[in-house]
Amino acid sequence: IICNSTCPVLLGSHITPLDAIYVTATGPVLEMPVPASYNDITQDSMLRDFIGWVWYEREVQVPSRWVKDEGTRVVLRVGSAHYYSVVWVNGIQVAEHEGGHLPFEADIGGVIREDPTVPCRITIAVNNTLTLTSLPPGTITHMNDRTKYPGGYFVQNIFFDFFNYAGIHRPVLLYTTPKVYVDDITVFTDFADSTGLVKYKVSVKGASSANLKVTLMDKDGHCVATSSGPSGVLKVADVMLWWPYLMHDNPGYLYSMEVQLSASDGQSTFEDVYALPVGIRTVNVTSTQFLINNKPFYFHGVNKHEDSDIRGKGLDWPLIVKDFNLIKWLGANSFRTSHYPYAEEIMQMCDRHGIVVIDECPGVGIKDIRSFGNASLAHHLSVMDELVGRDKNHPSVVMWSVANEPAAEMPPADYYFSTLIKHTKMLDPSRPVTFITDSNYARDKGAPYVDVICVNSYFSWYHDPGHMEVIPIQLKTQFENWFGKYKKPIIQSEYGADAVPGLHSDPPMMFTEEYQKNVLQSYHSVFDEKRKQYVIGELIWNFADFMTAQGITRVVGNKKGIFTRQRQPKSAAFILRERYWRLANATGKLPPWTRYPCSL
Ligand code: BDP
Repeated sequence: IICNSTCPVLLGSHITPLDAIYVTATGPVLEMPVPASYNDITQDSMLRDFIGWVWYEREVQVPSRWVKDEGTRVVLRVGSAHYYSVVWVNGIQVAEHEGGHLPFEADIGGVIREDPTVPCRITIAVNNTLTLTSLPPGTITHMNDRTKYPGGYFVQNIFFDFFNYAGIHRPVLLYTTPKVYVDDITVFTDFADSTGLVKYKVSVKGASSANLKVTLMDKDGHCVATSSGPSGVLKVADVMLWWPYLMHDNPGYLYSMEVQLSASDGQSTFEDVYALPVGIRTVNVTSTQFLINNKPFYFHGVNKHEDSDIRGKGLDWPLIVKDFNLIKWLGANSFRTSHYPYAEEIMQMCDRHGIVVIDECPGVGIKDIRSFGNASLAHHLSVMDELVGRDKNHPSVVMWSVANEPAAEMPPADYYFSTLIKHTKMLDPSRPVTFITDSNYARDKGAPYVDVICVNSYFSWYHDPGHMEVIPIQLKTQFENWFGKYKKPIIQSEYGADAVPGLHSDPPMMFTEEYQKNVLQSYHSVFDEKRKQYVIGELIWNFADFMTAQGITRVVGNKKGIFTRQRQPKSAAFILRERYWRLANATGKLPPWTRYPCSL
């Protein structure tokens, strides 16, 4: 494992390939932890708000047997880097990747074998500039009035409400496989009566043929089904289905599908093994329901961010585990990865704990008509390729979200969303697809193509501020309009209000904990009426306070969290906890020990 400590980082304005020079030789460098955003690590506001290239460099000692053995593939993998990255090993470019939030990798065996006596020098240049065709999109404005701004002054405009953290956000790894290896596995699961079905496909690289042995093990390590060949169906008698948290007394049940490969190139033999956790479950949508294993599922959950003090969007295990504990404490059964794919480590935890996920791509802030053009669409399609490729086998993922609050009323939105959603369904025919809308129900050009309508609304906040009495009527109208037109189930994908922790007032005023609490409660009474019909879920905005760009509506970030950024509860968290456990008791099948209030 490399780079999971500190790497020197250098800021720069342009990019040139490095041959023999080290980044350290080009000027002063900083110690920078990986994974972490670089923005909040130093006391320098210039680095916090930096737009442009930064350079990371680290030398590592690669085990000599990796270098000697030509039959070993050595791979450098970057979990995610925001936004555009170029990677060199020993001065030779090995990878280039556009987009944050998703992994990329390069086979570096050839490069490190060129001169086995030199250590392996990994250089990664990352540029966080957002353009009209990036995801998320952004624009750069140059301020040329020298009576107001210094020379070269520019700003990065963004159309989303979270801090544009940058750097290497997830672990950078070196790993090996044999030259002939399991490159990918795809599973689709189903069941009939008590028999589970795992349809699988294994793709092998490095040889035209290989022997495969596929074994499905239960949680206790007993083999329950076997197969051979690159595709097939594993049949599991007396199947243990994968169930969401609070819907079953044994949620998150995972089998392990072990794929063993052996191949030979005439001289050597190669063996590779990959163990994929597999949850057997089905997902279906009717005009009024969301079904998991043919049972109605009601989303009572949260929207999150990858965001915390100091590390920004950098992966942080203590934070991840704390957040899962809070989700479970809250009685939440689901979340949306607003507004970009989260770390794979988080998705794996969702599988194990039965937390249901709406998996969102970084299509947030598509507001400018130029971001509906061909270049943007082509990039968006390839981001969906990467996202579905990465997350397709997670049983916790039950729906794809291709965007958040795009300008869906603009004419090009029709072609854009029909193409994008069709493409996503082609990649994965097993899951529903949606995007999150805040458009007018009658003019939304993407809504006809989604399986589930996901609506965001902020009544008594951005509209009619201070007037909570409008919530019931406006929310009812919202639901009736959307259902009336599309006859599709609806999720309230965002609602909420800012509360600065510790601010109180009665009668409630905006920004106090009481106001946030009352807004939630006003929404809840309408949810309770409509969930008997076609409302299939409610996701609070937001799980925790998070950092944003500075602006007159943000008080050191967005304060709509029911937890603070440090993960302490505001009053609203207790309201939501009562509600979610009540919903779980009413809709789920809970063993007595999980009932709230519980005495654990
Ligand atoms: C919604 C956005 C979300 C914002 C939220 C807010 O989807 O990203 O943070 O509003 O304004 O429109 O708090």
